[in-house]
Amino acid sequence: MQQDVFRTNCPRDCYDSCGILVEKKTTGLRVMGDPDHPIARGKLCSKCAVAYNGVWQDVSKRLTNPLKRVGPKGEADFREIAWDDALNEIVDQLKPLITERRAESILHTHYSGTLSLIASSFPCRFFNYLGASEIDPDTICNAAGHTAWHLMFGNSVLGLDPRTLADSECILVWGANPSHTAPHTHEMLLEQPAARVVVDPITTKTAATADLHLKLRPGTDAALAFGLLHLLKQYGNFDEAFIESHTLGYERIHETIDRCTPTWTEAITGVSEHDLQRAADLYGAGPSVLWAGQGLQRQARGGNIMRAIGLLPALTGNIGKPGAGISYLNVSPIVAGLDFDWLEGSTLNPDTGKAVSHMEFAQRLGNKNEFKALFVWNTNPMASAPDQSMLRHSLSRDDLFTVVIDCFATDTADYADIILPAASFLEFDDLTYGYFHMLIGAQNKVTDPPGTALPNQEIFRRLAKKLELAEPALLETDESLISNMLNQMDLDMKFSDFQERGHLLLGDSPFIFFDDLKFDTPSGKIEIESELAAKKGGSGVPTPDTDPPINPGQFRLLTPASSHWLNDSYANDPHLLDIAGVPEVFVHPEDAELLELTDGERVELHNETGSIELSCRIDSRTQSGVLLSYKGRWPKLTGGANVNLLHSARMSDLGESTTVHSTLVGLRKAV
Ligand SMILES: Nc1nc2c(c(=O)[nH]1)N[C@H]1C(S)=C(S)[C@@H](COP(=O)(O)OP(=O)(O)OC[C@H]3O[C@@H](n4cnc5c(=O)[nH]c(N)nc54)[C@H](O)[C@@H]3O)O[C@H]1N2
Ligand SMILES: Nc1nc2c(c(=O)[nH]1)N[C@H]1C(S)=C(S)[C@@H](COP(=O)(O)OP(=O)(O)OC[C@H]3O[C@@H](n4cnc5c(=O)[nH]c(N)nc54)[C@H](O)[C@@H]3O)O[C@H]1N2
Ligand SMILES: [Mo]
Repeated sequence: MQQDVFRTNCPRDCYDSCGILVEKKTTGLRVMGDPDHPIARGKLCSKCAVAYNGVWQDVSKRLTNPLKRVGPKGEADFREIAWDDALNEIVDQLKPLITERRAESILHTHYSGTLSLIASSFPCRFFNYLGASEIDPDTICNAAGHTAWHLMFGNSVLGLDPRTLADSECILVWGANPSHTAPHTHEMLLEQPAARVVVDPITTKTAATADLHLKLRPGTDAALAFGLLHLLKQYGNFDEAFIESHTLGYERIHETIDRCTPTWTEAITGVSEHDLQRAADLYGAGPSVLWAGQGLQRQARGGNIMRAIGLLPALTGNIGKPGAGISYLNVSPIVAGLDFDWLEGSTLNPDTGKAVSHMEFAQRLGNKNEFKALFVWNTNPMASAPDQSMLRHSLSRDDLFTVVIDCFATDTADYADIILPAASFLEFDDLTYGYFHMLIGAQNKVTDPPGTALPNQEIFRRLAKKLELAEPALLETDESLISNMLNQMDLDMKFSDFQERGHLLLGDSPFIFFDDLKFDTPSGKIEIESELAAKKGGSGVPTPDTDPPINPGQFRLLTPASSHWLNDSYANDPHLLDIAGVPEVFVHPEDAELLELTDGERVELHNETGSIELSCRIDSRTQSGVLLSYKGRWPKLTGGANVNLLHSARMSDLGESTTVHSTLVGLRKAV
């Protein structure tokens, strides 16, 4: 390796987990893909290639020093202060709450702004030790699916080693769009010999490049799953011996399966009998893999849908053998044995604070008696969270002490009392990992942070010291954390050697998860029928039920991932904003004709939570009755609001999770 070229790894919340090369030049850093990395293969995706060489290196766009609010909340009127003063201000606010045993009124919200292990997990030690309350992170993203598959398979964080795709006959991608959300993995999918079937209401590039696209009506996934099961049963693809030995509750659903004929299924889902038969043929041939997307379960019945599609591998025995398996997340450090409870300090205090669903965040934050202080780190809820107007209102509370930690001056940061500047992944050492691929990576400090910015972990160590908290776990150094993690994961290597090498792919051959056919459920089997699910208020068994039909004039608004940004990260990069153009909504030609809309005209989307204007793009990639507009725009760069203004914070059937893809809106010409 050249002396001025360093290896590191991308820590974004992305299935790809790419390896990166950074060349240090006098003019700045040149950030590229690592040719020796099995996923990146020498290339960054189009968004990271721009943002890592653009806004992430632009000191004028980065937060460089702590800031204290001097104007009204929301108006972004701040002055620089020294770290010591910023931390003292925070201590002054927290101390009384801690000594009066009211730490529960300190709320923190965080997610996956960076997924590097220390920076995303270590700060939790501080809040766990205090007994502070937490916004349950996964409820903004994938908690319904986790809850559903945990109930069914006993595990939702491992199920498929992508290396086994080479042995598959069929890859069924259900409600994921890797062409946007995992561009390198999508390329790998296209190279597999297997047939690819995609289930998505939108003709995404993933769908358009598949062998078969089932373009169902949104929200009808459970009916489609039962319709496919009907045919798989009829074709003799059910594995009777597997069902008998390894599943629980089949007798409670087989009559339902018999009722879900192709004619019935077509009427409900909009998928033709012919395509249903082809899909059943392809999946039935096996071995087959099921990839359930995270976009899929962001709907009112997302939990039931995940359990319903889980019946496909359960009844055809497509699990626990090469070329088969289920993929929701495949979290490599869990496979390697990392103790996340230790890393996050989950047991540092038996008096845990409250766990609050993201769906209640905006409302409950408005309650003066419940929460007195708020910490926001690794997330930008003013762009990503539901109930946007209410959240803005709650964040405006003068008596709420708010600290925001970010690399950039986000919409959320505009509401802070104190802003703390975070170092980015190029500016500190850490470990990265894959949640699809079996990868662990070394994150390498290649440059100093701008100004006085600090990594998340260092900020919380300093805060613990200032508060004179004696617990050693709160002060553990990065060196110690990294060496403990490498030991726990049996990665027998010095960190400096790991940094040279860049990444490790776990295992010499593909892991076959569930190969012992033991499932960590109460019965030890795949639980089609689940007492726990029934107790959580769901149905004891999955059902083919769908959302009620929508009223005439209403549209279902889908707001999945854009290829231009990563959630709301990068949506402040000027070059990417240029490429992305004006914020648009895709309207099907039939609907456009009915409403007499023309391409490029301003339209208004409205519902009970508010209204926003977008540019109309007439496009048959969507379907009649369904609107598509990508997530991630910064409200302040988009006229003050983004699509989440329309997202009421309704909870899913399982997991108290987001239902963003069940959002209903009206559509009209803007006046
Ligand atoms: N309408 C709609 N809304 C959605 C979704 C949808 O599908 N539709 N999807 C939801 C999903 S799946 C998710 S995961 C959420 C994600 O929503 P967010 O959590 O808001 O998005 P991110 O872009 O991951 O990260 C947020 C922030 O982390 C900051 N950050 C990056 N690195 C660091 C660091 O090292 N330290 C600190 N302190 N900050 C850092 C970034 O600058 C960024 O401002 O959005 C949800 N919102
Ligand atoms: N470029 C980019 N990459 C990302 C992200 C990003 O914002 N941008 N976000 C990251 C994060 S945090 C996450 S969680 C993952 C998510 O990545 P994915 O799992 O791919 O999920 P989404 O892109 O949210 O949605 C996937 C698909 O679900 C479809 N969908 C919506 N409603 C329904 C329905 O009722 N039924 C079915 N079958 N499909 C439906 C949408 O049309 C969309 O094509 O991506 C990660 N990667
Ligand atoms: Mo997510």
